[in-house]
Amino acid sequence: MKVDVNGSSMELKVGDITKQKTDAVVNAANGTLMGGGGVDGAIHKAAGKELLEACKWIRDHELNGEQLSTGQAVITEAFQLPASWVIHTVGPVWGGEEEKLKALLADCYRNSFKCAMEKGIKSISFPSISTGVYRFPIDLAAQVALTTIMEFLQRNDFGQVVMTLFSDKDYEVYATALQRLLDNE
Ligand code: AR6
Repeated sequence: MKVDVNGSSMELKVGDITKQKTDAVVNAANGTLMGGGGVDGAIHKAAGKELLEACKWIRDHELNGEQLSTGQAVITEAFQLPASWVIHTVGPVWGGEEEKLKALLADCYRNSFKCAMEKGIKSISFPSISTGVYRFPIDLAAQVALTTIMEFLQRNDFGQVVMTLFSDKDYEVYATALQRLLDNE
């Protein structure tokens, strides 16, 4: 499913984000930036050990040794991946005040775009941030992700956005949420 938004495109597809050929892919990381399971593990494995070194450099030089806060994003090269850049963001762990969690998830998408714009990136693939290990309900996450992406594309001249869903079931949830957004426009 693909929609045109103000001259940019937003596409939903089923796939493996480590195979995407967009300029950037987004990693659903954790605050340590030292890798993990899920999409984070897959990206680190496919990119090679230089990615971990680049993340360590960011921790030491840009974050003063601190963790990356929830909702924030940083960018590294992508090494062995087909993409050129990896944008690492930390999604919220489900649990607590819903409005706050939704705002933090929206920040992940917005701050990823901010990193992308600073590098002149014109195409980007997102995974479904927070809906795996971090247990954010996927129907709610889809609504937040798609609303935030659409708002960004309406306000900025960007290019191509791909939501890379890892299963047909996840795709269906995002497609239903997108259709609902389009119907309400
Ligand atoms: N391509 C696209 N999507 C994927 C891939 C892939 N190769 N692999 C998994 N997914 P998760 P989170 C989907 O758990 O919930 C890590 O350990 C997956 O099916 O990767 O934000 C980090 O280090 C799900 O729909 O990320 C953190 O500690 C989505 O990606 C923590 O998990 C997100 O699931 C972050 O948890």
